[in-house]
Amino acid sequence: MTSTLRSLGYIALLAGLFTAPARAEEVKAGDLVISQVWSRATPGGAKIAGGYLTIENKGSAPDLLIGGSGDFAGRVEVHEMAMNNGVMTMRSLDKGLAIEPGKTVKLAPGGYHLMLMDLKNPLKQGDKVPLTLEFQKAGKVKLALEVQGVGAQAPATGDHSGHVKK
Ligand SMILES: [Cu+2]
Repeated sequence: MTSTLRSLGYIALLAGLFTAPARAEEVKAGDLVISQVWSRATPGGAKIAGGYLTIENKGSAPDLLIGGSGDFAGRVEVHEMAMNNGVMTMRSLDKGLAIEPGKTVKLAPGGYHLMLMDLKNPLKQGDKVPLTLEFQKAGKVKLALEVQGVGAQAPATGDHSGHVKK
């Protein structure tokens, strides 16, 4: 995105602040806008699942996604999946995931994700599971994880317009 377009985006945003109703699935926390929080159903008693979401930083300072928690899971970690010499590997981002200012970071299958571990109950399609994320600056943010079907690659309510970073 060019800086001109980005400026226009900010102007549009400012103009819309007091008139446009926030979309229901968006959660604002400080400078962050979080949307498309979803996971997949876990049939067969799986104790682990991935969590996915989109985080936009509209501020001028970086933030850091440190981790999360929820009653449904014993542990929530931030992971990265990447190809390493042709092998798919996954590692825990112990220092957190940077959300740079002006950028949108997408946690999605095959890349960054939340690792939901020690699940207390199976995730069922259609469930909305309360989840709290923790950011260095924005602090704790309460969200709802929308559980999609087993093979879902993207949220069913997908809004793929505009601000997806690639
Ligand atoms: Cu993982």
